Amino acid sequence: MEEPGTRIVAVSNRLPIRLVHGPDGWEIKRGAGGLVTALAPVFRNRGGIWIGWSGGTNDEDLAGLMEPASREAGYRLYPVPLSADDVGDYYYGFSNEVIWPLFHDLQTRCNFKPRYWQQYLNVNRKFAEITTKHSGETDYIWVHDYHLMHMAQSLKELGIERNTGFFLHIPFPPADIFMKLPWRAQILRALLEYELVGFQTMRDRKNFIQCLRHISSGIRISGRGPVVTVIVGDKRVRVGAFPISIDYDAFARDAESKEVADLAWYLHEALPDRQVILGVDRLDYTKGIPERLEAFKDALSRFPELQGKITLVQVVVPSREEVPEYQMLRAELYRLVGEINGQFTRSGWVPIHYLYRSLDRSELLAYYRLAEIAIITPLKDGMNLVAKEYCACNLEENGVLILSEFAGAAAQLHRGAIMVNPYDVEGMSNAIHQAFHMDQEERHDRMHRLREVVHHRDIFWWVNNFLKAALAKDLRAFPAVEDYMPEIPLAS
Ligand code: ADQ
Repeated sequence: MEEPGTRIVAVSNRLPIRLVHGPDGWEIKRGAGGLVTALAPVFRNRGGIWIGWSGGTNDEDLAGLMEPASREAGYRLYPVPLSADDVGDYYYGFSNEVIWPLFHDLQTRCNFKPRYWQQYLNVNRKFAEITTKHSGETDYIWVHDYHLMHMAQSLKELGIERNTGFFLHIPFPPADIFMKLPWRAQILRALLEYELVGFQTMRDRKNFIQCLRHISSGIRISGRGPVVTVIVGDKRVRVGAFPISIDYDAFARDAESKEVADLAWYLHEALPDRQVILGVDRLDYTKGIPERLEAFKDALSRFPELQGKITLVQVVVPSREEVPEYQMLRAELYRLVGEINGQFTRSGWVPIHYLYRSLDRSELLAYYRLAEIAIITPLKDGMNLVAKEYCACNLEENGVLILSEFAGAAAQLHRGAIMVNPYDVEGMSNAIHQAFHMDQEERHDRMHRLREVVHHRDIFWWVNNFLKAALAKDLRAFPAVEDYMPEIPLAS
């Protein structure tokens, strides 16, 4: 007999798919970004449900697409229809103009418009309504990320009893930054309505608890280790650090494939006698791309032996392109790349190869495989999966990782990487110089250490840890199923 409570219902802002308007109407593509990369292998064929926004505002057009999309994904997908106003104020407004910059310590970029908050509440309620419709009392509702911090409270306001957990993919800021949020107390109280609240790092967890102390003097902490119980009045909430990761085996296996190896060889052949230094980021001002380009320029000026011997391949994945700040960043990157290439290019050598597009998996893995150095220098980042993917794909264990102290990944990878402050242009430039000259033995020792961490703390370790803290169960309690939830009717 099936045990109750064995279904996971994931709820996130976006469904793990993208809808693209092709010549024959709407087409479904796999979604991009860290959350999808991390969760898709976990949910596939486990009878799970994923609830989220489709990315459009005309969901009637999509009704017929959810069935094939669910079949292809291996789990049931239910869309949350959002209007253009919802998207404007909840997504672009509250999520991306308030929480995103504030939680990345960039409070001067925040736009605290009161109407954004109202719409955030309305949309969290919409998510709660759809979740109520498609879940039962024994399901585990696992809510993801900063767009939906209010959802457990919205469920309670609807009178719905569910076991809920929340995972924040982005950093949680220190109290002196968080307390600038006009709705700080509401957000903290809403988070306390979850039974488990998970963060990427111990630093984020500490920041959260510190903020709670600002709104309530009588807080008690019980337990030790990565997951503790926070007692606030009559509330008991589990609060933990769960560093997210990748499907290491899949990355290492795919990187070894003939297709990737051939592509890596072919791409490197076009760059003879030089080291490739690789940057891969979504277009975002938190990723520190202009500062990195300045550091590369500084390295070429101060260490002229690098000229002609190193090429920066900077891949930028288009993101939030409708937002003026992101358009400005895109223009700034083109300008900087043009300026540096204009200054240093000489016959047979272009210092920066700039790719502004999404790569398919084989191409991305080929770049990971061929790069002698990876430079990942966000100003602040929840985790940064690219750092872990680079290590997993470095089969020869001879690559060097230059990593920002302010990426969540730093907590796990600082022993093997060259650590840098992304605001320190000369420090980053010195790190490029150090990586360029690093001997094979040191490269191997460092990369071996990095790969061991990423291997042992992979995405399955992450999901098991979260589920153990939430339900005292691990993934084995959610066996793969042949078909996905055939008894659940499709949303009309
Ligand atoms: P992101 O900000 O999207 O994620 P990140 O963790 O680096 O950042 O993940 C990016 C993902 O996109 C990676 O899996 C990468 O493979 C993929 N990707 C990058 N460049 C690509 C390209 N050119 N083509 C195709 N795919 C590409 C958020 C938080 C992070 C947190 C993750 C997971 O901001 O801090 O690590 O969620 O929790």
